Formats: sequence, C-alpha cells, structure tokens
Amino acid sequence: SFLENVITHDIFRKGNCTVSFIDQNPELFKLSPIRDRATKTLMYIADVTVNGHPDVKTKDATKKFREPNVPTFDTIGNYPKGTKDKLEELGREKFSQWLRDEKPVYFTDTTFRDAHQSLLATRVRTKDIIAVAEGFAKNNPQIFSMEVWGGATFDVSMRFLHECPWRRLQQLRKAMPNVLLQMLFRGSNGVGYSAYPENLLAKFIEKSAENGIDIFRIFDSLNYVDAMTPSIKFVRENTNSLAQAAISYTGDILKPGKYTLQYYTDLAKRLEDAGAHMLCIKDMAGLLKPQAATVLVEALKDSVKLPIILHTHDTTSIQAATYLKAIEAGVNVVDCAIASMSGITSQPNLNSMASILDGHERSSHLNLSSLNDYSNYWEDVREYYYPFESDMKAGTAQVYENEIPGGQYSNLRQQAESLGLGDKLEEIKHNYAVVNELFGDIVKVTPSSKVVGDMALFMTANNLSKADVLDESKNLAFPSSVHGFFKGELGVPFGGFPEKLQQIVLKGEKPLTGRANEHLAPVDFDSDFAAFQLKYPLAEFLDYLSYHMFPKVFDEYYHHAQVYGNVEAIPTPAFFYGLKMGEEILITLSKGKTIIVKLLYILPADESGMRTVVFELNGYTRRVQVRDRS
Ligand code: BTN
Ligand code: 3PY
Ligand code: ZN
Repeated sequence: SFLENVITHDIFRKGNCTVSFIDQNPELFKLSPIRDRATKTLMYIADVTVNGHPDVKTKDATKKFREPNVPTFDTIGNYPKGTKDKLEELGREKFSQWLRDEKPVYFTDTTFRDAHQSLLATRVRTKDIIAVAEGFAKNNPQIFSMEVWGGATFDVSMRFLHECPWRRLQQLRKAMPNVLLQMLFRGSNGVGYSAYPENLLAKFIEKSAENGIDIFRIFDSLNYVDAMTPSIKFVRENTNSLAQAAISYTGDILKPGKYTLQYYTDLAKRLEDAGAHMLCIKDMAGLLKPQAATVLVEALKDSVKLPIILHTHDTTSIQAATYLKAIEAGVNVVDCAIASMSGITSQPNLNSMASILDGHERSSHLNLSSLNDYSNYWEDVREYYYPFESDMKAGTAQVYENEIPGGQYSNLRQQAESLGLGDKLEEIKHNYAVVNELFGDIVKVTPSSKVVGDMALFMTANNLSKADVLDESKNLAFPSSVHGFFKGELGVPFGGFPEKLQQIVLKGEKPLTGRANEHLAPVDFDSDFAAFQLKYPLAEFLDYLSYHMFPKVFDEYYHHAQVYGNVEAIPTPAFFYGLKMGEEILITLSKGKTIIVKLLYILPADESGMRTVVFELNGYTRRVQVRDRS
C-alpha cells in the first residue's frame, strides 16, 4: 500500500522527510510487480475464504490434511540417462525398432494425466505435479514415458484451475529432461471436442513438441484413419517427436460383432502405412479381456513391425490380468498409474504390476521402494481433491454392457445430479447402451462418447424409449452434439450412419462428407494473431493457440489472471478452501520470493455488501476488500 511504501522508503526511514517528500517521490504511488502479485494473491485467498471456491460443491469444514512427503532425491546431481536420451541417441526409426526388440516390458506412467482425469475430474494442479517431477525422473529413470499433457488437462487447467497449460508443460520438461514426455491428442479434434482447421493442428503439434512433447498419442473418436493421418504427418514432418497412433478398442473380439480381429489388424496396417512410429491399443473403457489380449497382441505383432503399447482403464477391476496376458504375448509397453492414483476408472497399479513381474523374464527392474514412496505422496495429495472424487467403491462388470469410458464413468453421477437426474443413474447407464445400438454400435471415446452420453441423458430426462427416438412424428429437439454427430462433424463411423435415424435427426439437412475439418477454412495466423493481441495485450503466441482451441475459456482465464494474477503458486488447500482464522501459509511467488500469509480476521459485511479481510503479509497488516456473495 501507499503507507507501506512511505514507511519503508529510505528518505522516510532516515528521518529526512520534508513537506515535499510525497510530491518529489512519485514511486510511492507505485506497487512493485511482486507486491502487485502479492496483493492479487491475497485477493484470491480472501475471495475463496469468504465465498468458497465455485468448483467445490461440498466443503468439509472439519477436514484436516496431512503434509505430503516429497520423496528425497539428489538435487544437485545429474539426471540418470533415460528414454529421452535413448531417443536422441538413436533417432526415431531406430528407437522404434529398439523398443520393439527389447526383452523387458516397459511402463508408461499416467499419474500426471489420465489417472487424475479419470479419478479426480482432471483437477490436479501443476504445483502438486511439479513438486515430485524432478525427483521422480531422477529416482525412476527406467520408466518408458510420462503421460503428462493433453486429453482434458488442456481445457480443465484453464477453465477450473486458472492455469496456463503451456506453462505446466514447460515446467515438466525442465524437471524431467531425461524421460519421454507424452500427450494424448484427439486427431482432428486436437485437445478439444470438435474438429479444428488443419493448419491450426499442425501449428499446435509443432509448438507442443517445441515445449516438450516427445510422444503424441493420436486417436480418432471413430477410429477414422483419414482424420488421424494429418496429425501423424505433422508429427513426422514438423517435429522430432514420435507419432504413436492409437486404435480405440470396443466390443469383444472373441464374440460375434462389428469389431472383429480383422478390423483391428486392418486399422493397424493402415496406421503403419500412414507413418506411425508406434501403435497403441487404447482400451478406454477397460473392455479388453485377458483371453482377448493374447489374441489381439499376437495378431498385431504379426500384422505390423511397430512396437505395441496397451492402454486400459481398470473399471472392471480385472485389467492387471489383461496386462499379464498381453505381456506374455509380447506387448512392449503398458500404461499404469502410481498405486494410490490407480484402479477403478484409472489405470492398473504400477507398483503392483511391477512387483508381480519381479523375477519374470520380462521384468523392467523398476525401483519398487521408490514407487511406493511416490504412492504415499499421492495418497496425501489426493485428499486435497476430495470434492472431485467419484463415489465408486469397487470395479464393475456392468461396463462390459454399457461400454462407458473410464473418464466419463467417474463423471457421470455428477453430470446426472447437475441435471436433476441423480437417482436415475442406472437408467442413464442402460440408455447409454441403448443409444450405442441406435447409433449403429460406434466407438465411444472423447468426443463421440460425449455425444452418446448427451443422448442417454436426453432420453432419460424425457423418458424416451428406443421406439420414441425412431418415431419421426415426435419431432424431437435432439441435443446439439447429436445433431453435429449425424451431420458428420466428428467424421463417419465404421459402417456408416444408421440412415433412418440420421434422416430423423437432420430433418432434411444434408450431411457433410469426408473428414470433419475438410470444410473448415485455414487460420490466417498473421492477421488473426495481430487481432488477438489487440484484444489480449499481455498474451503471447502460445496463449493464442489456447484461445483458438477454447475462445470463451481463454477469455475467462485471461480476465481471472488480470484480477488475481498467476494463482499457480497458492498451495492447493488454500486454493480450494481458503484459510482458517489464524492459519499461516508460505507462498513462493517466484524463485527466492516467498511471502508469508496469515489470515487474522474478517469483518462483517458493510452496507454495500463488502467485507474487509485482514491478513498479515510478511509481518505487515494488509487489508483487502471482497464482495460477500455467499
Ligand atoms: C498478471 O499476472 O497480473 C497479468 C495478468 C495477465 C496474464 C496474461 S493471461 C495470458 C498470459 N499468460 C500468462 O501466464 N500471463 C498472461
Ligand atoms: C481423452 O480424450 O481425454 C481421453 O482420455 C479419451 O480416452
Ligand atoms: Zn485413458
């Protein structure tokens, strides 16, 4: 404040003040950037303390958090060599060959992305990840890759955490220079939920690689190869990173149905021809049964020369068995999450999986005791995020019927509740399968899974049967995502659209043909970026890419940052729950700039509804005003 500027000023402190002291020292009216940032941080904490966090629906006032224990590591020593070094040594083609020929099975660690996307609604903050990133890379350099970015983390970090996703990636790269960093990329849908212009995708891939991504796991929500090919090509041509093409697994190859073994081996060959460096089986709903894994992995190994990666979700609680069969059939990498962030809708347990392979001929020699230390860290950190837990208590075999992907399954109850359908969850899940049948048995993964979910909620909310949906005379107002799907905005499903339903939904409109983004005009980067900077003067090119993917979310993020500054440094309990009276925390705003914040008291609202929140900041009393909206 002005007063603090006066009393800390050299002239004032030396007692040389004259009447013109204030007039002659205009800097007294300026707040230093760090002070400005501290003020914004206090504003944020004051607001959350008074009004609660908008994203936290039920706060448990009695909750006490344990202090998570960051496992120790060699802070000054070099990083042990890891897979990133291997890639640089061999180059992409030889690296793929090396992996394919390796005897041990490798692990991709999904803790920093899919695990919390599937268990905690993607809410884990950069701070809690970065706290263990360097140590993990130094203590566990045997890991194949770290999945750290993409999927839903991109929009959720801006939308709910008010963080810059690019800054998260940059910090991760710096902390983990020796291991491969991986992202999930939704093909023509990028990191969003609809198709984007091709040149925007190319630029996004180029910048993602520049900022740290080594492996792009590329999929299409309908397994539509034409929609994946451009992304594979951009990775090959615009970066030195690896293109890992993913086939989304649905149905059951051991049962009669649309998705046969032949279907998958054909896809694999086409993706290899498109230039993929690796091939992933992406079992997003956890439907791949152990016996089927043997058949599928063996067939894929025979069909293509690429290394094979297996990704699953443990929704059925049986997927470790699938991994074991896949490992015995020669899979090269499996995706797991650190123990305390694994299981149910997340990935299988890394610690246990590595332990049961101890002594196996394909053992990876991970450091089991270190993995357990990190599990303990995450067990404590996970508590911070209790409002975002789903209430699933065990795996379910129902998923073999409804085929709901892990990330969607854990969010479904909350979604149902927000629509007032909280006690109709069973009906929603049943309708999910009905919709799948109505749609012609499609692949269900972001964003096609969202379309099926929207339709299931629509049917449940309006009490519609399958016959009602197919009754043209009902003239139903279908959800816009369903309309877009039948219009061809996500591409074309295997076997085409069911014609009758397509006609009913489109009501005479002509569907698009071909790739969903074929019809989108390219972005004119020069003029468009200039216009962006006029609107957002403090933003740079990477922000511009964020803006293009999510204009409204970016706009809100930008304005939040102007009012509250960068909120990343605030410890997670204070970020979500504010401070208790007398509570004191340390916040490191930047290297060497740590502030000590203590909440002293809060005054009742004045006649205009404003409350004064009184803090002690580095020993000085500081007051900030917030509107009481509670
Ligand atoms: C501040 O922190 O006080 C400045 C507010 C403006 C922040 C913008 S938002 C986009 C860009 N990315 C950042 O991390 N900061 C700027
Ligand atoms: C995503 O697209 O975010 C997924 O995790 C799909 O499985
Ligand atoms: Zn997944």
